[in-house]
Amino acid sequence: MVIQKTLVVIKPDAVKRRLVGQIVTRFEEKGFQLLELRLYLFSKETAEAFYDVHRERDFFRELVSFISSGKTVACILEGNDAVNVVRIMIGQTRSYEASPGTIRGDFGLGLTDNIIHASDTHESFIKESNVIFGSS
Ligand code: 3AN
Repeated sequence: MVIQKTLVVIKPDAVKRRLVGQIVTRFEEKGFQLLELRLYLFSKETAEAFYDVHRERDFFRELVSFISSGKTVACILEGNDAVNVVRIMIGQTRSYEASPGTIRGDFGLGLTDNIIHASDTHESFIKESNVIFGSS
């Protein structure tokens, strides 16, 4: 058990649907501490940097265009085993396959529009949070 930080980005679909409060509440109720919270609008350039690992994927353009299509809410969360625990809480990538009880399972049906992003490793957390919050 290790205290870790992770990043979540509540995507434009969830912000438009006014789900931010409910989603942040889940993380707070679970016991995570909210270290940073920011309403953030990705530009094409910051979206490309954020999704850099997916640059060669055929859905890269779609990803960049969707994440920059409206405001997002980015949070840095801290708590025990944060990277893994948050990934479990958000559920499978395809919301229509995500289990009930997970955030995607309870709130979404989409794939690109799948409610929320969470860092999948500590290294991704560092890179992704630098895009949004800078390196300080
Ligand atoms: P996750 O967000 O669950 O870590 P990744 O890292 O495999 O999933 O994919 C990053 C994002 O790319 C996903 N959140 C999803 O929005 C999108 N995505 C993944 N696979 C596809 C696909 N086949 N077609 C379109 N978008 C996809």
